[in-house]
Amino acid sequence: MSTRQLTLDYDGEQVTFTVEGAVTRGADATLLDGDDNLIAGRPWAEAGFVVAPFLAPDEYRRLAEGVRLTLRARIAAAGIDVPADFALERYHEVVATDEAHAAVSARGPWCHPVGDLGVPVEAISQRVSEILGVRVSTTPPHAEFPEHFCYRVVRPRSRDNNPPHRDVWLDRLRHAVNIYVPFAGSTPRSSLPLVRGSHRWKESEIERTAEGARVNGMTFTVPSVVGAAHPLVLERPNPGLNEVLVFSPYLIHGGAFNQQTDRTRVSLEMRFWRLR
Ligand SMILES: O=C(O)CCC(=O)C(=O)O
Ligand SMILES: [Fe+2]
Repeated sequence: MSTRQLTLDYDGEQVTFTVEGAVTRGADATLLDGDDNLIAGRPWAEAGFVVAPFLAPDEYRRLAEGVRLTLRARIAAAGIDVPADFALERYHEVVATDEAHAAVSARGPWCHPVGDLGVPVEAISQRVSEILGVRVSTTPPHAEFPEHFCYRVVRPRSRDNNPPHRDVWLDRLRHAVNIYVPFAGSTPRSSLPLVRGSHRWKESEIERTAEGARVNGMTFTVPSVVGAAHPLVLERPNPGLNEVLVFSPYLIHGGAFNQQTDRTRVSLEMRFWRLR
């Protein structure tokens, strides 16, 4: 067991993450080289991500409304009064204390079966397939991991965000591609940061927790980066409304501190695998 401090720079504002857990380093190899590389051959393969237009406007509206209703139901189920016209970016005013947010969080993972999306999941898979030039779907290669979508709620200046990580340190998240779709409060000061090109870094070049990290007292399923042989420069591609950020889960990403004081960030998170 050890406690490490990871200090990241957000537009000149230093934010320190206290990371607890045994620290390790992997093999002298690039994990992606042995896995299904869904971004191979794309003009943005070296960067590891791209921002692209997403759905038809009406589909995007239905998707966003589906997430709004899902989150509204979740808040209500935690016994908190929530107006019918609840706006996603006002979440922190409706769920106004850490205790209230803990009660909403305690209802389990912020994930749902893809059937609960406001649009047919195929509309999303098709668009992601177009961007990749590879047919993908939400069906994982391993049956025990159900097809679902997740959404993320990052309150202003909170510690709700996960630390910088690679999803693929969890075996069940390998061979995939990820998307980030903003609905509310997602700006250059809150959206998902990532480290350009880091999907090519060798495991031996990254120092990380061996298990899911305990960061600022919260436990995450993914291990946390604590250091690297390359500079950890986080950039925020900041997709706009009805744009999608498609990124490799082999990239270091996360640490999405919400620097804003007045807006909660709400976004969709989904994963896709090669259609077989
Ligand atoms: O949206 C975020 O801040 C984190 C997203 C993430 O870690 C993921 O999509 O795997
Ligand atoms: Fe992630």
